[in-house]
Amino acid sequence: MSTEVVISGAGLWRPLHTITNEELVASYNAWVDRHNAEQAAAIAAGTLEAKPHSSAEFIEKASGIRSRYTYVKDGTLEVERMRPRIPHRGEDELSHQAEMALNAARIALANAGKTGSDIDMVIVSCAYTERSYPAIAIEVQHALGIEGFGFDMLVACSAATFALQRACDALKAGSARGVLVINPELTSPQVNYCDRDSHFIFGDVSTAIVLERADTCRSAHSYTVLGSRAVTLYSNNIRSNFGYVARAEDTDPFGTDNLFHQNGRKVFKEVCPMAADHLEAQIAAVGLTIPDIRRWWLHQANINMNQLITRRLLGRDATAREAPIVLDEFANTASAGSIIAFCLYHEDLAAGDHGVICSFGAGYSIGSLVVRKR
Ligand code: CO8
Repeated sequence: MSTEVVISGAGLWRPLHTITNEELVASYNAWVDRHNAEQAAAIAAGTLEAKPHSSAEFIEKASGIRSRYTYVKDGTLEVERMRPRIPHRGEDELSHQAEMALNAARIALANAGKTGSDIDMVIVSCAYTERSYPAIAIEVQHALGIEGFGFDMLVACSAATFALQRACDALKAGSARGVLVINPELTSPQVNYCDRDSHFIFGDVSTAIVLERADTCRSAHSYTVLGSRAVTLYSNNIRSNFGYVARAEDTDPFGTDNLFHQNGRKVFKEVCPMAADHLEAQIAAVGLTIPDIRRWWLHQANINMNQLITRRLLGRDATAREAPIVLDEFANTASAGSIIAFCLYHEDLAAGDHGVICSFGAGYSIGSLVVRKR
């Protein structure tokens, strides 16, 4: 008989600071005015186009985002700087992402009724890690007194679901007894706050999930994982090129080409049908039908994307309870989006109810888990 794997605890940590659309747009527009004034001669000569203003109304209408959390607010809105001013931490201090990870991990462990001694595998999975090694996961493992092993994995927006699948596989294979999957999404250092197309998209957050075998689970709210699937398909439409080879290429590692950029329209058009097809196939693969799904914990990039996907699946608009939206408060938090939705909207389900956690984004990558409340 195959091992029953359960999600037994979830944790969400919000950074202390927020930036509203209005604050972001005021700072961007001031930066644009200064840029256009500095380039006035070239603009008048027709060799350079004046940059247009951003708009809070556009941002909310195009994306559904109203605000975002940020790990450090200082610096981001300063026209002279346009990026957060994150204090450097030495090698003997806890790293920023390990701190974010621990904040969410401790909540998830408490909700699962577990301690570090129940865990033997830690995966820190997110869009970026602040260093290459030692892995942030090993730092977290050390801080929580966990025996076993940890590693980092990067799959952009699908990092969390892909890591949850790795956790399920390890628990089924018996190579772990308890797994902590953590997503410390520190996106703000990679956002180009001088780019009108993308300055509003991302926010910082940290989420964590505890998984274990059903026979060790004592949690009040636990979910059997009925099936999981991870798919990738190469696309250049969402890129972040920052990397260590820049030093040898003699290119600017902080150049705008190396920060997050995308062809948002193409992403929207290509990813929505891919995600809907993926979900339909995955739900059928575990022997369920679309009406069996009580909750859709979907990736949170754009409200219009989520509405399109659920409309295609359900043949009608999903209610706010069926497919919760959290991006109005959090913005796009890369891989953490669907996990935030799960953290905030899972306790009300009844035993036997089914739900789907699903991410989609850069790569392209799509990951999903079909779960049943115990
Ligand atoms: N203010 C005012 N007007 C604007 C602005 C702005 N800020 N930006 C664009 N406009 C204008 C444009 O100039 C355009 O004007 P015109 O029609 O005159 O040419 C008009 O608004 C419409 O522009 P778009 O076509 O670009 O706008 P869309 O309606 O397509 O909305 C979105 C843009 C919101 C980006 C939308 O396309 C979208 O959400 N697409 C999906 C994107 C997506 O999901 N991407 C995933 C990215 S994240 C990911 O996968 C992993 C990343 C990992 C983390 C990275 C951390 C940094």
